[in-house]
Amino acid sequence: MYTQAMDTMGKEAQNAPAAGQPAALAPHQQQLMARFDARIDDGGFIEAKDWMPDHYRRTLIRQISQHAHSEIVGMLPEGNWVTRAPTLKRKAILLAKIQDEGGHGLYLYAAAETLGRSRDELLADLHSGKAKYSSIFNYPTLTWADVGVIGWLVDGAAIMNQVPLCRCSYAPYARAMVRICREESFHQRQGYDALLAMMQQGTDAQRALVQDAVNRWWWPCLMMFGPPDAESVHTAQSMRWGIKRNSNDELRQKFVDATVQQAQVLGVSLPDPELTWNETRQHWDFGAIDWEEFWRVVGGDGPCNAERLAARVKAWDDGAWVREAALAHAAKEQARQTQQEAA
Ligand code: BYC
Repeated sequence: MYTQAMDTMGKEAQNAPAAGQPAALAPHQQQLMARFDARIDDGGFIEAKDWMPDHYRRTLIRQISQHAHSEIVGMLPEGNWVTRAPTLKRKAILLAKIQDEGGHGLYLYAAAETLGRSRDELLADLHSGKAKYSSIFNYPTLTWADVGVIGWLVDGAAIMNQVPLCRCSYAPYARAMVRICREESFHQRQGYDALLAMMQQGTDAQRALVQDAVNRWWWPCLMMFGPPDAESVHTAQSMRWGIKRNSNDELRQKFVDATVQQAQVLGVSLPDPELTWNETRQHWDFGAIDWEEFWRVVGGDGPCNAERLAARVKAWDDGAWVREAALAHAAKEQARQTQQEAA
């Protein structure tokens, strides 16, 4: 279906420069590149069948597939609480939220497939540990308050990061993000609502659970935005191409600024003694993030990395019969149709 979009891959590979050499583009490719650059400079969109440089394509496949993996791995920490939600209403909300996240994964895998890599290949990269997914999902959900805090802080951080992606220069990704962001906004509110119920109508013990969950999730949420700009290898080029519209540090600051007041309304404290309003900057200053912890978790050594990956691999293996049955059904339908056409 998207074969035209894949055409350039082999040709560009043939023209790949020797190590350390700038790419030498053939004249027709220079023209295509100039047209591509002009469209990006105008703030225009690139569609699946448009020509695009190989590096742009690879950057998008990396980011979109990691994003898709994050959505389906992100179902697991909350899934832990479906059978233990405190009321039928909270259980129904949680089930709907987790189902939404599965749907987000599907939109994003579909967007990544338009760039020429199949879903099976992308999932194989996840299962082998080659592909990354968001660091945040390698932390455990110890109490019901964690589910509320995931909605409030994790989804809140996700929205801050993902709203600008609705204007990403790659149109299939941007379109997927519009729908995802609408749903994320409900996810964030349900988390905040669950926490408000615990803080305002709960017992002292329940309020303590909320504070404990906030203490554990706050710093990992700040890490979700990625390494500091000075160490972010991809930000400059991704912003040049309009894939990212803001840097990691800009979004992290916006998240802190938006969250402080929400914490005050909720009646919890944020676990950072250095959090202070800076009148000159008109922003909240915050303390140092433990980047060693971040890279350890990204590198596979977080509290739940092994458990999360094992759960995804098991789901894939357990689903083998469904994929086989669907393929057998499709083959039978195809054969029946061919017979009917021949008759
Ligand atoms: N965790 O140069 P940088 C959600 C990697 S879904 C792990 O700044 P970039 C939700 C980065 O990939 C949340 N790895 O990269 C779901 C790169 O490694 P590679 C996910 C991270 O791409 C369900 C290296 O560090 N959101 O919220 O310019 C339920 C250098 O980083 C992380 C998205 O995926 C991390 N936190 O910027 C509830 C949004 N941060 O690839 C909620 C789309 C960085 O060179 N993605 N790395 O091996 C993005 O916006 C960007 O890819 C990032 C990173 C801001 C994440």
